[in-house]
Amino acid sequence: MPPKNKGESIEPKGAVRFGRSKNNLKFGLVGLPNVGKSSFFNLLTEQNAPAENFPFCTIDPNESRCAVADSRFDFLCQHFKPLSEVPAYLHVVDIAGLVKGAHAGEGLGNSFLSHIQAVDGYFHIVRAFDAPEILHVEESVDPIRDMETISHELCQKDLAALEKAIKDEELDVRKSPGYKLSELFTTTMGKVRALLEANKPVRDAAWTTPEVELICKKLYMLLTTKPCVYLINLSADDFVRKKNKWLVKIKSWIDGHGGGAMIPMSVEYEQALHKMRDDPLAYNEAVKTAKSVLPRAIKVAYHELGLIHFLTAGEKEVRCWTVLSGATAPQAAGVIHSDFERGFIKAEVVSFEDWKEYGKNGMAGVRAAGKQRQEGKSYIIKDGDIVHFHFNVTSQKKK
Ligand SMILES: Nc1nc2c(ncn2[C@@H]2O[C@H](COP(=O)(O)OP(=O)(O)OP(=O)(O)O)[C@@H](O)[C@H]2O)c(=O)[nH]1
Ligand SMILES: [Mg+2]
Repeated sequence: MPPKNKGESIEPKGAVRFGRSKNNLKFGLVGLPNVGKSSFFNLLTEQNAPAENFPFCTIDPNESRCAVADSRFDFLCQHFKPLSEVPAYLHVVDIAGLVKGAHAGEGLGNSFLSHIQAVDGYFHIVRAFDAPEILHVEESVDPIRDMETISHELCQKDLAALEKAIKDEELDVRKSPGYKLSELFTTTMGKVRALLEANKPVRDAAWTTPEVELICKKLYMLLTTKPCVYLINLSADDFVRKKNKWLVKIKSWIDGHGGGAMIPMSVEYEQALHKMRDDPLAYNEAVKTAKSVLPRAIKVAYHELGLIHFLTAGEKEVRCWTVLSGATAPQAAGVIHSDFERGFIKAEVVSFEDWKEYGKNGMAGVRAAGKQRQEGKSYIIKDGDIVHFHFNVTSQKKK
């Protein structure tokens, strides 16, 4: 069999986005040293990465994946009781801490920034808990200062990429007599510079399609075009009482710096909940007061990356398949197997809502109600679609 089409490039129709067009995108964990990144990573992924009380505990990135919670998937698993249940996954990378001056090589510097370059979006973990015994690289807790620091490092790194791209372009242009920098190039790069010099991410602007295409071509994967979800690490007490003196200021800082989701959480509280997982009574009592935010954080990150999933369902397997939002039916089929894309004939599609209403007696009931649609090559897959592909691939002749 030919290889599965894992992570192959899929360009969604008509989509204009800064990121890579792939279905196996990665979300990083970024922040100052010793703010709880590895502890959060361990909670998300059930791993055991070192998370000790000293800065730069993490050096090489830790990589794993976590399941994306989905009530539609749970419902189908309950119905089919299949032999195999495969949820959607978010790939997560725990990255080393960044410090002031990293862009100029401070701390573990540039190599860490290159780890951020390798992910497609990131959680920015911000420490807002007071705990004198937990070392802080700045010796006091001040989330705004810390967010400024991280933002500054990312912007400086992008500015360096911008200067290099401009130099390269000027050299190129000089090679061809009579040529000059295009107006689009000059205005777009000017706009990028103005944002970065104001310590604002490049994603914080309304960009036209040609501008996005130019930025992607000339400034390949700028750090500040990547989606960012802010996780504010509170003490367990603050998290439970939903109060912390920094939250309003943090929200307004985020709104002024490119926006993005802000999720208050507490590593301390999540760890306590995790310890209760074998004691359902205690766990159920605890979540009555405050629920875990992990499922929501994963979901938000997954969707910030532009990822959605469709489902295949039967007695053997119920499975979620990840695609980029905007993928066509053949592209989605290609995620299952490259043959499915090559020999795509049609997709039989049922929306989850219709399945829920008419699927009690299986697909026959859905068909009888006229709720199974036949879709062709141009159909754009929707999040939660339940799909069955028809394909026909004639075997390739041996040479
Ligand atoms: N009190 C308290 N301690 C925490 C919390 N989150 C993390 N810690 C502690 O802070 C220390 C550092 O945690 P890590 O998860 O290793 O932090 P990190 O951001 O990965 O650190 P580096 O890898 O060094 O950048 C550990 O001793 C954790 O137990 C929290 O919410 N509350
Ligand atoms: Mg760490």
